[in-house]
Amino acid sequence: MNLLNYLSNNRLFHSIDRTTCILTMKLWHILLFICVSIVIIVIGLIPIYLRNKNLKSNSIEQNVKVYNNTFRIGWFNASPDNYERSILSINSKLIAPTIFVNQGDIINLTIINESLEPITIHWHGLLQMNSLDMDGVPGVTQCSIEPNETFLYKYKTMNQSGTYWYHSHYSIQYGDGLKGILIIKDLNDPFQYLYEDEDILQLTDWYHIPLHILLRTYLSPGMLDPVPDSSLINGIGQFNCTLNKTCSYYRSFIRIGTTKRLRIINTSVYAKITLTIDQHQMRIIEADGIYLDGNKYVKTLRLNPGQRYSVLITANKQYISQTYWIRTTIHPFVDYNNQYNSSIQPNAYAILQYINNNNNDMNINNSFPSINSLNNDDFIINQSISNGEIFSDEFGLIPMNYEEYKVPKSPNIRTFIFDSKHQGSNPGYFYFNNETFVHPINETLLSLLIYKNSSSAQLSWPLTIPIETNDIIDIIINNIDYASHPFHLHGHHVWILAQGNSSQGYFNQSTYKQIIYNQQNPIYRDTFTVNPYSYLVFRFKANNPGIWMLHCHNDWHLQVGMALLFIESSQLIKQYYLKNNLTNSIPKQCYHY
Ligand SMILES: [Cu+2]
Repeated sequence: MNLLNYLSNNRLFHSIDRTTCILTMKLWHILLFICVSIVIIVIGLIPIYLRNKNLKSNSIEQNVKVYNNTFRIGWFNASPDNYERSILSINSKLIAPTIFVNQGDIINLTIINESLEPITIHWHGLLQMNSLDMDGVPGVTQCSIEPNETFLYKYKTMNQSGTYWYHSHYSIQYGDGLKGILIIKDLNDPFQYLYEDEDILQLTDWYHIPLHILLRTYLSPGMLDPVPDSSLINGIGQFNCTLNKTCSYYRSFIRIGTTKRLRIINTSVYAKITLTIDQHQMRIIEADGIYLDGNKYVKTLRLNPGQRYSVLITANKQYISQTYWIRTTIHPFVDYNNQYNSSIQPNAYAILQYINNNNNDMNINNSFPSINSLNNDDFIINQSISNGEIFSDEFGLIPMNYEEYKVPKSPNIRTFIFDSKHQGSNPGYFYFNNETFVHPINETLLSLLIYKNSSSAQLSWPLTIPIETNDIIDIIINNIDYASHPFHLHGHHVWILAQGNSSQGYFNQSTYKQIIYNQQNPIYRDTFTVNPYSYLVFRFKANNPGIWMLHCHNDWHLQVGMALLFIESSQLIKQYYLKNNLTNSIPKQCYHY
């Protein structure tokens, strides 16, 4: 028997062979199972990997949405406060559309001018980075949109978020109603876990006579700022309610036991406004699109024209009442006791209404607040004003500890001092260092810069200040006037380094050594107040080429020259125009000089 035969007949071998076979088969199955599993897992992971890869490289572009809309501007009769008048409206509605977008989105908005007067739209607080021609200042960044003309505003919101608004920048026009709210939602809002819901309170002063008529009178010798007749909250006011007229009130609903974010915007042309909510304190979390540290709680909020705040309010379970008054008062700029004549209604009211968690029908209870009668509000507001610590004090607000909110420091700071005062009476004008600003007509400073002064940043126009890329600029304003002035800078947020009170006098050779700058955690915003007979110092960094206006947001004062312009990085402005081929798209009349 040869070995092979022996082996093939050997039972022992047979049994080993079978066992090995079975083991091998099992091993094969296991290996096959593992391989198939790996293949399935890999196939499953590929799309996730690709999606993550795309998200990493392309996250902003992928999520960008375009807000498309058309605004038809025209006159329209309405009675927001029980007094009927003609208002300049968008799409024949009393309340202009609120623009809601997410951070990074693109705004693509067509304006059709169906009114009989020129129009521009400014986007208050939007930096217009890489869209410097979209800032909406007539005679500066564009010629105005004439009657029957159409204009497209298109720009990216970039990395901005928060509470903004838009308004006409032509003449005093936004006081007739041409204004609305713009909210840029931040998907990484650091406060988002603290509130369940949000609402908007758009506050404004309100005139019963169209403002272009009042403006003609204002430009007569010896006239003071026209005083508003009433005020509105979300387009609703209460004027002459006692004459058997039923008044309406805006209602803001809040679920018991929850916290709500209120975005509060003063869209006045003239008045500073104080706001209180009976029995509730407000935690301030945002100022002009900038997050605050969230440590400031107030009972009264004070807003100058153009300013915005977000506050958190909580519907306490232990509160018995279902409704509370939200009260606002418009204040003249001189001081509180220099009041209006008796025909003026400075107060407006809205209602904060509690709803139960299981109650989805918000209209089920339309009751009015029972506590703190309407007649009691002057006392409450006066008390708030005289008691400083429960007031929102602009200078004391502290921004969130974000790197991009930190004030830039440098040994090479360019400082400009402007003495601001009102002079003359025929009519009077506002002057910065003895110059007053006049808007160019039928041409723009941008086109003058591009076509006339090709080699120089200097424009031969009063109050145009050339600054260069990466300059750190300190602006000192001495307000030589009995009124406070709310200033707004386009194209930038600014750090408020010092804000004097009336008793502290001006910034000058003899006082500057005593003035201490807050370079630790100064408030960073776009609209701020210069107190009467005093000074304010703010800083910004030139990182946004464009022509940016600094002006008083008491809009009457802008009509009499209270503005100046920074010509920022003139060479980059010219490059922007060539790169975007804009030289052909400026309205034709802008070339005619
Ligand atoms: Cu002013």
